[in-house]
Amino acid sequence: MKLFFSPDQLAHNPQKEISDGKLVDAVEIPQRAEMVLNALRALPDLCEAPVQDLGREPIERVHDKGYIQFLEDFGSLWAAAGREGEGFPFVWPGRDFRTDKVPNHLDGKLGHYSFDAGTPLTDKTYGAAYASAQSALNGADALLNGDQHAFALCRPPGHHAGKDYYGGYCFFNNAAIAAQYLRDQGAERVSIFDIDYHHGNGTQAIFYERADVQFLSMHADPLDEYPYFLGHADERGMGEGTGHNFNYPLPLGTAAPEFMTTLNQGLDEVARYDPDYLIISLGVDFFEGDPISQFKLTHTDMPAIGTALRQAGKPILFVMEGGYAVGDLGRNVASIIDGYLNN
Ligand code: OKP
Ligand code: ZN
Repeated sequence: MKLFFSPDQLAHNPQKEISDGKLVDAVEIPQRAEMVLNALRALPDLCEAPVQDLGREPIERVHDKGYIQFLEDFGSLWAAAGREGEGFPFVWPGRDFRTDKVPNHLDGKLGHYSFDAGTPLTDKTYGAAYASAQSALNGADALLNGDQHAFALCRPPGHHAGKDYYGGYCFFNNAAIAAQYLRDQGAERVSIFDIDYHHGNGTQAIFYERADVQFLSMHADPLDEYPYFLGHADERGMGEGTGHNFNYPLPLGTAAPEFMTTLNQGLDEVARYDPDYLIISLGVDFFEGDPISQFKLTHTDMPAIGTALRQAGKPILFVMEGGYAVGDLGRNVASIIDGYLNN
């Protein structure tokens, strides 16, 4: 299995995030990627492959040009405003406001292009997010060239980012960019199964009205957990996309038996859809030791997840999403991949 990771992804190195009414230490940090990289390097069946720059165009197939430009320009805008530290929005177009005009003011732009205040933005974010998307694209290319599986060690993650907004530590939607690229290179149908603890609201929104990309997400019930405003079971898609979106909200405290039952239920839907390629948005924040999550999967539950995914029998691109128990992250991801490859 080829492993794609670019060292440029480490440049996004936020110090603080807003949580519980305070500035606290950021949890989506470069060490996450380093831990996963080290653990995967130790697996005999993984080999690191170079990440080629496939350009901005495949990112523009998913994201709004104005949004991409804002992320690229953010560092200079922030500096020109004479500000220090990291960027956080604090005013959004809530109900009754207009979203058809992009404000000139930096704080207006921040609110226009985001949906939460928990995601630090820096002058290094664009480059790292761009590199993260390139890792996903190179993974997709490996599948197009006949590989049965590939691992894109994406970080920053992507699944909360929509066409023109960031949030949840996500800027470019790596899984969506890979799926669109597979479609543009000739795949007829692509499935994205998001098993991160949090609902993949950005990915859902991007493909909600489309029949050519099936989206499934299993996650903590949004009534009780971030991102709170999307991810319910009755969101089934719209227009041509009707019937191609599947949400499996699960209660806080969910452990392996219910998790595995739901995973297999989703994989049955994937089998019915019969995609050319399956993308797994792989967050491992369902781990019991995760500092911001409340599922109860243990170290020993991990290999079975990989085994179930292998049984789906489709070419798979793993795209890394969340997981914040930094000391256990490498081990958990490696166990899933080991279960995938060796069972
Ligand atoms: C990103 B991904 C903690 C607040 C956490 C954001 C969670 C983003 C998760 N006090 N808020 O899906 O792993
Ligand atoms: Zn998550």
